[in-house]
Amino acid sequence: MQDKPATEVRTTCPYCGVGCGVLARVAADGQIAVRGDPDHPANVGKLCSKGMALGETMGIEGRLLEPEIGGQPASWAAALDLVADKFTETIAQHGPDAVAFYVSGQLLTEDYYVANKLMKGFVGSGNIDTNSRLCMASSVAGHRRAFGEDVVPGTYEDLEEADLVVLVGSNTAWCHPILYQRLLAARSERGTKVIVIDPRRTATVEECDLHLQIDPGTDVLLFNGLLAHLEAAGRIDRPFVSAFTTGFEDAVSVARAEVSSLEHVALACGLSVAELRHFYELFAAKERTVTVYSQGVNQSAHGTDKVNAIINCHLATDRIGRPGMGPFSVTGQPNAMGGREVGGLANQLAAHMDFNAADIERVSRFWNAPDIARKPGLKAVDMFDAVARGSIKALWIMGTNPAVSMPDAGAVRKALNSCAFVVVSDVTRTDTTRYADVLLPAAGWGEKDGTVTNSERRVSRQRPFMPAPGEARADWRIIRDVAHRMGHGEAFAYAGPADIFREHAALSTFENDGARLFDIGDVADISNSRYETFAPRHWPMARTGAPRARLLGDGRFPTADGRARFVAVRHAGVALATSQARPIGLNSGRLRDQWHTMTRTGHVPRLASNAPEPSLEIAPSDAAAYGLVDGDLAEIASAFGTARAKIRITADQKPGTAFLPMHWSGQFAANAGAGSLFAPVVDPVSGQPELKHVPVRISREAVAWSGLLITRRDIRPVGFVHWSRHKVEGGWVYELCGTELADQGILLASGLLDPVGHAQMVEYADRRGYGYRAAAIDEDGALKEALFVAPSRQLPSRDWLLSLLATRTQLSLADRLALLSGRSPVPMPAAGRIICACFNVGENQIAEAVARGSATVDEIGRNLQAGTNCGSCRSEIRKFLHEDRLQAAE
Ligand SMILES: Nc1nc2c(c(=O)[nH]1)N[C@H]1C(S)=C(S)[C@@H](COP(=O)(O)OP(=O)(O)OC[C@H]3O[C@@H](n4cnc5c(=O)[nH]c(N)nc54)[C@H](O)[C@@H]3O)O[C@H]1N2
Ligand SMILES: Nc1nc2c(c(=O)[nH]1)N[C@H]1C(S)=C(S)[C@@H](COP(=O)(O)OP(=O)(O)OC[C@H]3O[C@@H](n4cnc5c(=O)[nH]c(N)nc54)[C@H](O)[C@@H]3O)O[C@H]1N2
Ligand code: SF4
Ligand SMILES: [Mo]
Repeated sequence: MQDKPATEVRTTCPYCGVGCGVLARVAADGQIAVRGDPDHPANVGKLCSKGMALGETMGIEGRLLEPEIGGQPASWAAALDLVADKFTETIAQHGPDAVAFYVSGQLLTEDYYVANKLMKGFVGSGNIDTNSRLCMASSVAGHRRAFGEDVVPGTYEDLEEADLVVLVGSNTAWCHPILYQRLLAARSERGTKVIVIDPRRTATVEECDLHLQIDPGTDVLLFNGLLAHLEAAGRIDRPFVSAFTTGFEDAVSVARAEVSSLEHVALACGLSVAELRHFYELFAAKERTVTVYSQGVNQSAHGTDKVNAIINCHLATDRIGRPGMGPFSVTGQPNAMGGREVGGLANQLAAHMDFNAADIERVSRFWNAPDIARKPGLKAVDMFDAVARGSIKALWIMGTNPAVSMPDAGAVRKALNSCAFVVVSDVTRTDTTRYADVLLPAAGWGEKDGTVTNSERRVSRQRPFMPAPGEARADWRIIRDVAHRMGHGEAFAYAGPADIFREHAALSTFENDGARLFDIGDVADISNSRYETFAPRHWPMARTGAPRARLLGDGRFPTADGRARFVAVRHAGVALATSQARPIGLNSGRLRDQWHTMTRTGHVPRLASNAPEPSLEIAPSDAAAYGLVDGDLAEIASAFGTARAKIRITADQKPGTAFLPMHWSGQFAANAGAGSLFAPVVDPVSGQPELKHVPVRISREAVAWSGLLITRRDIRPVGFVHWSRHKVEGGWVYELCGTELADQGILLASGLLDPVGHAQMVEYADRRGYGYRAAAIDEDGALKEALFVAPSRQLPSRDWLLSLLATRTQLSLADRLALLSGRSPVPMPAAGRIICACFNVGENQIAEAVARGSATVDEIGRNLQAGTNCGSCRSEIRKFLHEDRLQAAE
């Protein structure tokens, strides 16, 4: 195999729910090369910055290579025995609901299916929930209320065939970049109007026609206002509504009662009457309208109502399931949709079946599982509550990092610490693996084998192109082997993912007379070789009937009476109101180049360079009110916890709100995680927590000194009020802050340098003890590490030092003399923060190009290449042009 020239393997990107096809191969030098798959319908050859950098995430640095029991290496046999024994014992003593699985949209459909079958079918508890509870649960619940089943009606083409695209609570430019690029390409041809509804001015806003910067949590009112407007304007499709739906009169009368006037809605949503009218009139006028929504809608205490408020407007105008129109919930994770298909959520059974008597009986027969769970299990927030209370005594976490990503994460960490038995399957060490009694090394992307489903219901293959390192194993196999040891050999007799896929497909079509749209019976008998070559395909894939990509356009809905349901929804706002004590509404979400808790993207220098430090974004007026300036260290305190991050003042933030990225775990910063701050307050229907709003107090930390450590070593500093780190070529950069006096800071910080392994150390301490600079040089005369401590923020510029770390070149005498100044002995241009990660183009270069007269994104692309590859940075480049124009106008 190794002697053959490396062939490209067709697989799917493991990041967002766009589900782009990737061609990957291991080159002769061991490097992994990836490119977009030109034949994959989702991306037709393109990849975004994260997808482009996939090859750089494949190193075995940090990978879990063998099972561990109590922190000590163990054999697979011992680890699997222990997991099976502990679960069996706990179930015997305390009943099936004393155990739980918390799983993830990182899992492949086959892994997910086996986990769900084991818990619901054979343990006999509904206690399997997934991080999709934090992500898609409100969309699922909204779909089920309106359509009777969790169905996304449209496809990606609809965004290209629409005349109006409304993006609600979605930073599409950064979070679904390739889909966004497709939308922009179509827009430049057909002039699609794009409206963004988001309390922040995001990168997505840079390329839209109208930005409705609503106040947090006011979406229901906004869309109720739209429904009332559509009625008043005579835009309701009465024949459709009366023939194919129920509940319109209720929904519209609640909406009407709520919205006394346009002025009232505008005021309550924090908008001007003119912009509100513009939105309503555009929506009324454009039949081909797609409304895309994401976490600004789902992650809310009233997320399900937000979803139905949107769907109501589409039903009222019969804009659903037809080309260029429909409500469109975009999924987050690579397999968020697949997890929903198998029943990964605690309140669903399997294959879109519920916990009703008929479905329970049907699945029980299909699985031959008489002890099947008969009621839903606990949803994520309640599940960790039960762990904290001790009623769940054995918990198995797979492919998710709840110690970081759950709301009230401090309480989740406590719960994990107190839990009698915690199993974690992951590919790497995380904040969550610290609590594992048994740690199981899982195979990751590029090693595992199975299927995923993207936002438009398209099932694609993930295929391995390299062996798993050490003893890592595929998740389905780990779960199967535990099931065998728990006495369920026959029901889990799978030799490989194809066996599981066939069973999953067979269940979807089992006694399915068309009542469930999720039917993939056509592939229930797929051969192993056809499974190998399976090409991306939409579901449904029923055995009979013509294949169809769009759903629900025929006026038939999978409800009991076949009609769609309007849901009367009332505006309720955010769950927790700001107060004098906590006057700022904190929002959280994603950055362009990081993925969640950074377990993969955090190790790639070019992905770290766009936003190297965790920062809290606040509006200029709030910064002035609290006496904060850019770069100050802020303490952010909610009723649930605290975090620290550097202040970034930006007019993109609405006064009274702040934004903290969700990404920085304890592996990358002292205490900059958003999770600890958010409330475990959930939507009453979906159980999804409100991760987009929590009242906080922001105050300035009295920082006495700042430090900068540039090193080859991978360390976690202790004893500092704040640190964060980011990956660079050849090592890491640590940003440090201290509240001690500067001279004490020096003492503390000097412990950071590696006392051994250097041939020479140059050092300088300021006489009064206010500053300290040191650099260590290795045996080959190259820079090993450098540390700078200074009162306030007088730290040296770093570009040159970073280039020394990256190249490991032997230092000249002039270099050595210059080391402690941090300034290159020969002039060197500083690129600044990297904007274009593909071609390494920095903000200084772009600003210079603009100053020299580049007037469009394309012109900058021609001059600097920036933005000409994946396109993810084009909206940021536009921002430079935008700001330049603003300055010119002043
Ligand atoms: N780069 C990157 N891409 C990703 C991910 C990643 O980690 N990194 N993760 C993936 C996953 S799992 C997911 S779920 C998706 C999430 O994708 P998105 O939902 O697009 O991303 P977020 O940044 O979480 O939130 C979107 C926006 O909701 C806005 N918002 C907050 N409150 C409100 C409100 O009350 N109303 C409205 N209308 N908007 C509000 C926020 O200001 C934010 O800009 O991204 C996927 N793609
Ligand atoms: N404050 C705040 N919190 C949020 C959000 C927010 O917007 N704000 N968003 C929420 C949303 S939408 C989401 S989706 C969650 C995401 O939150 P998490 O699921 O906690 O985030 P990840 O970092 O993606 O964690 C995935 C883990 O799975 C591991 N992994 C990757 N592949 C595999 C595999 O094949 N097998 C196994 N066993 N492990 C694997 C990775 O190493 C990583 O540790 O965060 C939620 N939390
Ligand atoms: S848009 Fe980017 S992150 Fe999402 S699937 Fe495509 S390449 Fe991966
Ligand atoms: Mo998500």
